[in-house]
Amino acid sequence: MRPTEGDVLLVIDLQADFLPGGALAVPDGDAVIAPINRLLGQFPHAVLTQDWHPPGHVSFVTSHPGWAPFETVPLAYGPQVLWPEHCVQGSAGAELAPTLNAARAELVIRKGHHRHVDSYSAFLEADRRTPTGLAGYLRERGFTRVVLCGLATDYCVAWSALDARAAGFEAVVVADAVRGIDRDGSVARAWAEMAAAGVGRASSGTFGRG
Ligand code: VGL
Ligand code: ZN
Repeated sequence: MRPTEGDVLLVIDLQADFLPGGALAVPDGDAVIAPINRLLGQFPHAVLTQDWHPPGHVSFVTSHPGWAPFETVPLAYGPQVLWPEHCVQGSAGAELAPTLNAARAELVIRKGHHRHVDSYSAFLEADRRTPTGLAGYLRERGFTRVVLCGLATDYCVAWSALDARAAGFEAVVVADAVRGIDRDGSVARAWAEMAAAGVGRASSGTFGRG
């Protein structure tokens, strides 16, 4: 399954705050960097995302006095998990992993920048109405298949994969190039939802030459 001109690699949120030592560290998160760097060498086209919140963002537990981290608060647009402050615009924690071979990426799309709306998905914000612009960009570029990797499996990767399908793209998640936060079985649930939506599952070796 060698990548073709219709394929784009979508690297989700490979940022300091999601890596060991970060504000919202994903367990074993740094294990995805080596396979993702290999994929970046194999795919003709790549797009990166960056979680990019303003100070006081609605997803931050600090914006909801009386609530605890990882609790779910009902907001106008639906349930919102409350996270430790992370990926604040311009902060060190929001920077891409320094060991990520990001040089060949053709676009870095930032999301979650509206103060009152979160965006796990690279395509559609949590109000399920506001587009990030990525679907239009990928369509204009002529891509038909989105191959996803990065962090975290059960939040930004899964929501992005599901929305890629909803936007009419083929979608494949690279299982060894993702790691999850995994609260209350959320990783298993994410894989089940993705399978039901026609999201494929591959391993990074699949895309190598030969
Ligand atoms: C993410 C929680 C909050 C992610 C981003 O990248 O999966 N998770 N913000
Ligand atoms: Zn976030």
